[in-house]
Amino acid sequence: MSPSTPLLREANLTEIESLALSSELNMADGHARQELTEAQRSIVDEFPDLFHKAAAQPVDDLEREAHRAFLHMMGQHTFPTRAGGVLTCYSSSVAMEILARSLATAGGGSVALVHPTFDNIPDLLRGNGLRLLPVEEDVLHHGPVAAAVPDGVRCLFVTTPNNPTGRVLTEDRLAGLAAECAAKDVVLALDTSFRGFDTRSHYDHYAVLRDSGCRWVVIEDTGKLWATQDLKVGLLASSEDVGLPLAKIHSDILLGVSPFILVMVTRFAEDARAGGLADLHRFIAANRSLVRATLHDVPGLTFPDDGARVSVERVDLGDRPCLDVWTRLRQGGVYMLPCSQFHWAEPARGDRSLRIALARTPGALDAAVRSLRAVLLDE
Ligand code: EGV
Repeated sequence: MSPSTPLLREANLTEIESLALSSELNMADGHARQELTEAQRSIVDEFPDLFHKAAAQPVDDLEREAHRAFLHMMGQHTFPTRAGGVLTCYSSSVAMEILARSLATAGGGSVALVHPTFDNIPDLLRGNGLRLLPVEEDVLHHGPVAAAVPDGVRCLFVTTPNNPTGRVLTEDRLAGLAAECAAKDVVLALDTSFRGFDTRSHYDHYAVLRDSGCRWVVIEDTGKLWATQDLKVGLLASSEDVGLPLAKIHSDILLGVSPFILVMVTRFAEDARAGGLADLHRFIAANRSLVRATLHDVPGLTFPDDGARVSVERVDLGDRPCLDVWTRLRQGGVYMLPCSQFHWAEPARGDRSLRIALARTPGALDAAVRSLRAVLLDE
């Protein structure tokens, strides 16, 4: 049974992703589903030992080690080390919910949010009663910073690198936005869930934020990089003066994450630092090249995100509606993500593009992209 077009239009991206979960050709969600490297496999082989290690050590130490190993691996040396400066959550979406509820509890108001971006971010903000103002990527990245921080907003929320476009906030631009937020007393919130993939987002964001004097929150995610069967954590970091009840609401939702997962994150981060991350970057780049090479001569098709390095790739389908293409792909058991819902303020702008997940085995990706090619060429 194929969901009809109206049903698909009403679905959120995660609901569409869940249709693909049991498929061999699931190129829909942004989770990591590639094969483990040899080094990662040997960490997995040590899991029974890590389990015992986790049980034997104070959880405070394990948490500190995991934060440090993960954040240092991506250049984030100035992350807050005070108690409660980084709250560990089951996932980055849980961190997002805690931020949204904290904003609502502390008086609500409106949030300026990057457009487009993954739709659970606007959904969680709206679900907590916050009003949203879209900030186009071009406005965020270029021109006067004042335009990116509309008067009267409580918070500016930026996903960097962005999902699905891969666009990265430069160090200079982050400093400019942070200065503007400081001047207007706006909380600057970043979702950096995809930063592991792109060295251009490995400058020390926390140093820039600290030096700006603005109030800030950063959401980090260990869940996009490594194929750890969705064993992962999200991190919610904040400035000391953030003025939001983050720790209180975190405590409403959880006592703590699994110590075993903390140990696992530390080990995977150490391996990433010792060369695993560079291997992953080469792997994703090769998969991106495979997609572009297979589709390059399809008439009307373009790749809008030229310099993207994140583990997803958008394709513009020219004049073909993505729901038609999605439906044809699905008949062959192939799943990709229609882009309409990423454009949360104006879905029609995504109606002619698809997002392809790249953190997959090259064989499956190749088969899926060949199917897309056949559909587009009407073979
Ligand atoms: C992506 C799944 C949630 C999210 C997928 C994602 N959705 N948490 N509601 O993890 O890009 O496919 O981020």
